Amino acid sequence: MADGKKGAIVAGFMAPHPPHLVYAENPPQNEPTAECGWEPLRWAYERARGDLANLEYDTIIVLSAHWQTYVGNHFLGVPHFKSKSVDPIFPNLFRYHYELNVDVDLARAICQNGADDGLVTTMMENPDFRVDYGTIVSCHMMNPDWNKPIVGISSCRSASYYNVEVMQEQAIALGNATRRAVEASGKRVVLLASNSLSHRHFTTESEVPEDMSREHIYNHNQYLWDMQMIERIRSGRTREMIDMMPEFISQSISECDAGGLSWMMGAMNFPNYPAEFYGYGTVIGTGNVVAGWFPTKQDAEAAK
Ligand code: 2X7
Ligand code: FE2
Repeated sequence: MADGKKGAIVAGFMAPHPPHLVYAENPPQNEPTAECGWEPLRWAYERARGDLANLEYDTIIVLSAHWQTYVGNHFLGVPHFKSKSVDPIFPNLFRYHYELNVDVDLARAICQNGADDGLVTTMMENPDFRVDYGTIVSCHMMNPDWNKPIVGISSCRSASYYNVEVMQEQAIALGNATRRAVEASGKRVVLLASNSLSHRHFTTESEVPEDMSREHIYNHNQYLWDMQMIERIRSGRTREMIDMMPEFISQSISECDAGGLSWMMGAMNFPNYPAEFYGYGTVIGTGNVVAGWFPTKQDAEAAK
Protein backbone atom coordinates (compact mmCIF):
# COMPACT_ATOMS: atom_id res chain seq x y z
CA MET A 1 0.00 0.00 0.00
CA ALA A 2 1.69 3.24 -1.17
CA ASP A 3 2.26 5.59 1.85
CA GLY A 4 -0.04 3.35 3.90
CA LYS A 5 -3.03 4.77 1.97
CA LYS A 6 -5.58 2.29 0.63
CA GLY A 7 -6.39 2.84 -3.02
CA ALA A 8 -9.96 2.87 -4.32
CA ILE A 9 -12.10 2.58 -7.39
CA VAL A 10 -13.86 5.95 -7.36
CA ALA A 11 -16.05 5.40 -10.43
CA GLY A 12 -16.89 2.88 -13.12
CA PHE A 13 -18.43 3.99 -16.40
CA MET A 14 -20.08 2.20 -19.28
CA ALA A 15 -18.20 4.00 -22.05
CA PRO A 16 -19.07 2.70 -25.54
CA HIS A 17 -16.65 3.34 -28.38
CA PRO A 18 -18.38 3.89 -31.74
CA PRO A 19 -15.83 6.00 -33.64
CA HIS A 20 -18.80 7.94 -35.01
CA LEU A 21 -18.99 9.79 -31.67
CA VAL A 22 -15.44 11.12 -31.97
CA TYR A 23 -16.06 11.94 -35.64
CA ALA A 24 -19.13 14.00 -34.71
CA GLU A 25 -17.19 15.86 -31.98
CA ASN A 26 -14.62 17.19 -34.50
CA PRO A 27 -11.60 17.12 -32.15
CA PRO A 28 -8.29 18.35 -33.60
CA GLN A 29 -6.81 14.84 -33.35
CA ASN A 30 -9.25 13.38 -35.90
CA GLU A 31 -8.72 14.07 -39.62
CA PRO A 32 -12.31 13.71 -40.96
CA THR A 33 -14.87 16.34 -39.98
CA ALA A 34 -18.62 16.08 -39.46
CA GLU A 35 -21.53 18.50 -39.49
CA CYS A 36 -23.33 16.95 -36.51
CA GLY A 37 -24.58 13.54 -35.36
CA TRP A 38 -25.52 11.20 -32.49
CA GLU A 39 -26.15 14.19 -30.17
CA PRO A 40 -28.10 12.34 -27.44
CA LEU A 41 -25.12 10.04 -26.88
CA ARG A 42 -22.62 12.87 -27.10
CA TRP A 43 -24.62 14.91 -24.61
CA ALA A 44 -24.67 11.85 -22.35
CA TYR A 45 -20.89 11.71 -22.54
CA GLU A 46 -20.71 15.45 -21.85
CA ARG A 47 -22.56 14.95 -18.57
CA ALA A 48 -20.44 11.92 -17.66
CA ARG A 49 -17.32 14.02 -18.27
CA GLY A 50 -18.74 16.70 -15.98
CA ASP A 51 -19.11 14.17 -13.15
CA LEU A 52 -15.64 12.78 -13.83
CA ALA A 53 -14.17 16.29 -13.66
CA ASN A 54 -15.48 16.57 -10.07
CA LEU A 55 -13.53 13.49 -8.98
CA GLU A 56 -9.94 13.28 -7.83
CA TYR A 57 -8.27 10.33 -9.50
CA ASP A 58 -4.90 9.12 -10.72
CA THR A 59 -5.49 6.57 -13.49
CA ILE A 60 -8.14 5.36 -15.95
CA ILE A 61 -8.35 1.59 -16.46
CA VAL A 62 -10.09 0.52 -19.66
CA LEU A 63 -11.01 -2.92 -20.98
CA SER A 64 -11.60 -2.68 -24.72
CA ALA A 65 -13.63 -5.00 -26.96
CA HIS A 66 -11.36 -4.19 -29.91
CA TRP A 67 -8.05 -5.31 -28.48
CA GLN A 68 -8.77 -8.98 -28.93
CA THR A 69 -6.42 -11.63 -27.55
CA TYR A 70 -7.11 -15.36 -27.59
CA VAL A 71 -4.52 -16.40 -25.02
CA GLY A 72 -5.52 -14.59 -21.85
CA ASN A 73 -5.72 -10.89 -21.06
CA HIS A 74 -2.88 -8.60 -22.14
CA PHE A 75 -1.92 -5.24 -20.60
CA LEU A 76 -0.34 -2.21 -22.27
CA GLY A 77 3.17 -2.26 -20.85
CA VAL A 78 4.99 0.68 -22.47
CA PRO A 79 4.96 4.08 -20.70
CA HIS A 80 4.12 6.17 -23.76
CA PHE A 81 2.39 5.53 -27.10
CA LYS A 82 2.10 7.93 -30.02
CA SER A 83 0.71 7.01 -33.43
CA LYS A 84 -2.30 7.27 -35.72
CA SER A 85 -5.30 4.99 -35.28
CA VAL A 86 -7.40 4.26 -38.36
CA ASP A 87 -10.66 2.36 -37.92
CA PRO A 88 -10.46 -0.59 -40.31
CA ILE A 89 -14.21 -0.48 -41.08
CA PHE A 90 -14.70 3.29 -40.94
CA PRO A 91 -11.48 4.90 -42.23
CA ASN A 92 -13.75 7.64 -43.61
CA LEU A 93 -14.71 8.61 -40.02
CA PHE A 94 -11.77 7.83 -37.79
CA ARG A 95 -8.14 8.67 -38.52
CA TYR A 96 -7.05 9.81 -35.09
CA HIS A 97 -3.63 11.02 -33.94
CA TYR A 98 -3.18 9.80 -30.39
CA GLU A 99 -0.57 10.26 -27.72
CA LEU A 100 -1.07 8.66 -24.31
CA ASN A 101 0.71 7.67 -21.11
CA VAL A 102 0.38 4.29 -19.45
CA ASP A 103 0.43 3.55 -15.71
CA VAL A 104 2.75 0.59 -16.21
CA ASP A 105 3.21 -0.06 -12.46
CA LEU A 106 -0.50 -0.51 -11.92
CA ALA A 107 -0.82 -2.60 -15.11
CA ARG A 108 1.95 -4.91 -13.87
CA ALA A 109 0.29 -5.26 -10.46
CA ILE A 110 -3.07 -6.26 -11.99
CA CYS A 111 -1.33 -8.60 -14.42
CA GLN A 112 0.56 -10.28 -11.55
CA ASN A 113 -2.54 -10.56 -9.32
CA GLY A 114 -4.44 -12.15 -12.21
CA ALA A 115 -1.65 -14.67 -12.77
CA ASP A 116 -1.54 -15.44 -9.02
CA ASP A 117 -5.26 -16.24 -9.24
CA GLY A 118 -4.73 -18.68 -12.11
CA LEU A 119 -5.62 -16.41 -15.04
CA VAL A 120 -3.43 -16.25 -18.14
CA THR A 121 -2.05 -12.68 -18.26
CA THR A 122 0.73 -11.02 -20.26
CA MET A 123 2.37 -7.59 -20.37
CA MET A 124 2.43 -6.22 -23.94
CA GLU A 125 5.82 -4.54 -24.26
CA ASN A 126 6.11 -3.85 -27.99
CA PRO A 127 6.77 -0.08 -28.33
CA ASP A 128 5.43 -0.11 -31.92
CA PHE A 129 2.09 -1.60 -30.90
CA ARG A 130 -0.92 0.26 -32.37
CA VAL A 131 -3.45 0.95 -29.61
CA ASP A 132 -6.96 -0.19 -30.68
CA TYR A 133 -9.72 2.28 -31.50
CA GLY A 134 -12.00 1.02 -28.70
CA THR A 135 -9.49 2.11 -26.06
CA ILE A 136 -8.92 5.41 -27.84
CA VAL A 137 -12.58 6.32 -28.41
CA SER A 138 -13.73 5.50 -24.86
CA CYS A 139 -10.78 7.37 -23.31
CA HIS A 140 -11.23 10.33 -25.64
CA MET A 141 -14.96 10.63 -24.95
CA MET A 142 -14.38 10.50 -21.15
CA ASN A 143 -11.19 12.57 -21.00
CA PRO A 144 -10.43 14.39 -24.27
CA ASP A 145 -7.50 16.18 -22.60
CA TRP A 146 -5.69 12.85 -22.14
CA ASN A 147 -4.15 14.26 -18.96
CA LYS A 148 -4.30 11.00 -16.97
CA PRO A 149 -2.36 7.79 -17.56
CA ILE A 150 -4.31 4.72 -18.54
CA VAL A 151 -4.12 1.00 -17.96
CA GLY A 152 -5.23 -0.75 -21.16
CA ILE A 153 -6.56 -4.30 -20.86
CA SER A 154 -7.34 -6.57 -23.80
CA SER A 155 -10.49 -8.61 -24.27
CA CYS A 156 -9.73 -12.30 -23.86
CA ARG A 157 -12.05 -13.95 -26.36
CA SER A 158 -13.11 -16.76 -24.06
CA ALA A 159 -16.79 -16.20 -24.97
CA SER A 160 -15.95 -17.28 -28.52
CA TYR A 161 -13.35 -19.86 -27.58
CA TYR A 162 -15.46 -21.46 -24.80
CA ASN A 163 -18.76 -19.79 -23.87
CA VAL A 164 -20.18 -16.76 -22.05
CA GLU A 165 -20.14 -18.55 -18.68
CA VAL A 166 -16.36 -19.14 -18.90
CA MET A 167 -15.83 -15.58 -20.12
CA GLN A 168 -17.74 -14.21 -17.13
CA GLU A 169 -15.93 -16.38 -14.60
CA GLN A 170 -12.58 -15.15 -15.94
CA ALA A 171 -13.69 -11.52 -16.30
CA ILE A 172 -15.00 -11.40 -12.72
CA ALA A 173 -11.75 -12.99 -11.46
CA LEU A 174 -9.85 -10.30 -13.37
CA GLY A 175 -12.10 -7.72 -11.72
CA ASN A 176 -11.15 -9.05 -8.29
CA ALA A 177 -7.47 -8.97 -9.25
CA THR A 178 -7.93 -5.38 -10.44
CA ARG A 179 -9.58 -4.25 -7.20
CA ARG A 180 -6.85 -5.80 -5.04
CA ALA A 181 -4.11 -4.18 -7.14
CA VAL A 182 -5.82 -0.80 -6.96
CA GLU A 183 -6.25 -1.01 -3.18
CA ALA A 184 -2.61 -1.98 -2.70
CA SER A 185 -1.42 0.80 -5.02
CA GLY A 186 -2.88 3.59 -2.87
CA LYS A 187 -4.25 5.13 -6.09
CA ARG A 188 -7.72 6.39 -6.91
CA VAL A 189 -8.84 4.97 -10.23
CA VAL A 190 -11.70 5.15 -12.70
CA LEU A 191 -12.81 2.08 -14.68
CA LEU A 192 -14.21 2.10 -18.22
CA ALA A 193 -16.10 -0.79 -19.80
CA SER A 194 -15.61 -0.05 -23.50
CA ASN A 195 -18.46 -1.79 -25.31
CA SER A 196 -21.93 -1.39 -26.82
CA LEU A 197 -24.98 -3.34 -25.59
CA SER A 198 -26.99 -4.85 -28.50
CA HIS A 199 -24.68 -5.09 -31.44
CA ARG A 200 -26.48 -5.89 -34.67
CA HIS A 201 -25.45 -3.17 -37.05
CA PHE A 202 -26.27 -1.93 -40.50
CA THR A 203 -24.37 -3.47 -43.38
CA THR A 204 -24.48 -0.36 -45.55
CA GLU A 205 -23.66 3.24 -44.69
CA SER A 206 -25.75 6.23 -45.72
CA GLU A 207 -24.13 8.69 -48.10
CA VAL A 208 -23.74 11.23 -45.28
CA PRO A 209 -22.73 9.15 -42.20
CA GLU A 210 -24.13 11.77 -39.82
CA ASP A 211 -27.56 11.80 -41.53
CA MET A 212 -29.63 11.17 -38.41
CA SER A 213 -32.80 10.51 -40.41
CA ARG A 214 -31.18 7.11 -41.09
CA GLU A 215 -30.17 6.26 -37.49
CA HIS A 216 -32.38 3.85 -35.53
CA ILE A 217 -32.25 0.59 -33.59
CA TYR A 218 -31.65 -2.44 -35.82
CA ASN A 219 -34.87 -4.20 -34.75
CA HIS A 220 -37.42 -4.28 -31.94
CA ASN A 221 -35.96 -7.43 -30.39
CA GLN A 222 -32.61 -5.65 -29.92
CA TYR A 223 -34.40 -2.70 -28.34
CA LEU A 224 -36.30 -4.90 -25.90
CA TRP A 225 -33.07 -6.57 -24.78
CA ASP A 226 -31.34 -3.23 -24.29
CA MET A 227 -34.29 -2.07 -22.16
CA GLN A 228 -34.00 -5.20 -20.01
CA MET A 229 -30.37 -4.38 -19.30
CA ILE A 230 -31.06 -0.69 -18.72
CA GLU A 231 -33.80 -1.49 -16.21
CA ARG A 232 -31.19 -3.34 -14.14
CA ILE A 233 -28.53 -0.65 -14.56
CA ARG A 234 -30.97 2.05 -13.44
CA SER A 235 -32.22 0.08 -10.44
CA GLY A 236 -28.87 -1.26 -9.20
CA ARG A 237 -29.68 -4.91 -9.93
CA THR A 238 -26.24 -5.58 -11.37
CA ARG A 239 -25.94 -9.21 -10.21
CA GLU A 240 -29.13 -9.95 -12.07
CA MET A 241 -27.72 -8.16 -15.11
CA ILE A 242 -24.63 -10.37 -15.02
CA ASP A 243 -26.78 -13.48 -14.59
CA MET A 244 -28.77 -12.51 -17.69
CA MET A 245 -25.64 -12.05 -19.74
CA PRO A 246 -25.51 -15.44 -21.52
CA GLU A 247 -29.04 -15.02 -22.90
CA PHE A 248 -28.58 -11.31 -23.59
CA ILE A 249 -25.37 -11.91 -25.55
CA SER A 250 -26.75 -14.74 -27.64
CA GLN A 251 -30.03 -12.93 -28.43
CA SER A 252 -28.62 -9.48 -29.16
CA ILE A 253 -25.10 -10.39 -30.40
CA SER A 254 -24.03 -8.05 -27.62
CA GLU A 255 -20.53 -6.61 -27.48
CA CYS A 256 -20.65 -7.45 -23.74
CA ASP A 257 -19.15 -10.74 -24.95
CA ALA A 258 -15.82 -8.89 -24.70
CA GLY A 259 -16.04 -9.07 -20.91
CA GLY A 260 -15.63 -5.37 -20.11
CA LEU A 261 -18.91 -4.96 -18.26
CA SER A 262 -18.53 -8.24 -16.33
CA TRP A 263 -14.95 -7.28 -15.38
CA MET A 264 -16.07 -3.84 -14.17
CA MET A 265 -18.99 -5.25 -12.15
CA GLY A 266 -16.65 -7.81 -10.55
CA ALA A 267 -14.10 -5.12 -9.69
CA MET A 268 -16.84 -2.98 -8.13
CA ASN A 269 -18.36 -5.86 -6.18
CA PHE A 270 -21.63 -5.74 -8.15
CA PRO A 271 -23.13 -2.37 -7.17
CA ASN A 272 -26.57 -2.70 -5.61
CA TYR A 273 -27.38 1.00 -6.05
CA PRO A 274 -28.64 2.72 -9.23
CA ALA A 275 -26.13 3.98 -11.74
CA GLU A 276 -26.11 7.60 -12.77
CA PHE A 277 -27.75 7.08 -16.13
CA TYR A 278 -26.52 9.58 -18.73
CA GLY A 279 -28.18 8.22 -21.84
CA TYR A 280 -28.94 5.60 -24.46
CA GLY A 281 -28.63 5.89 -28.21
CA THR A 282 -27.98 3.90 -31.34
CA VAL A 283 -25.01 4.07 -33.68
CA ILE A 284 -25.49 2.29 -37.02
CA GLY A 285 -28.25 0.38 -35.24
CA THR A 286 -26.25 -0.79 -32.19
CA GLY A 287 -27.47 0.03 -28.65
CA ASN A 288 -25.17 2.16 -26.50
CA VAL A 289 -25.40 3.25 -22.87
CA VAL A 290 -23.35 5.85 -21.01
CA ALA A 291 -23.74 5.31 -17.24
CA GLY A 292 -21.59 5.52 -14.12
CA TRP A 293 -21.39 4.05 -10.62
CA PHE A 294 -19.67 6.03 -7.86
CA PRO A 295 -18.79 3.79 -4.88
CA THR A 296 -17.07 6.47 -2.81
CA LYS A 297 -20.07 8.83 -3.13
CA GLN A 298 -22.28 5.93 -2.16
CA ASP A 299 -20.13 5.24 0.94
CA ALA A 300 -20.26 8.93 1.92
CA GLU A 301 -24.06 8.92 1.62
CA ALA A 302 -24.33 5.76 3.74
CA ALA A 303 -22.12 7.28 6.47
CA LYS A 304 -24.45 10.32 6.89
O1 2X7 B 1 -17.04 -0.62 -32.62
C1 2X7 B 1 -18.10 -0.16 -32.96
C2 2X7 B 1 -19.27 -0.41 -32.18
N1 2X7 B 1 -19.11 -1.11 -31.17
C3 2X7 B 1 -20.56 0.07 -32.45
C4 2X7 B 1 -21.00 0.82 -33.48
C5 2X7 B 1 -20.29 1.33 -34.55
C6 2X7 B 1 -18.99 1.14 -34.82
O2 2X7 B 1 -18.06 0.57 -34.07
FE1 FE2 C 1 -17.16 -2.05 -31.05
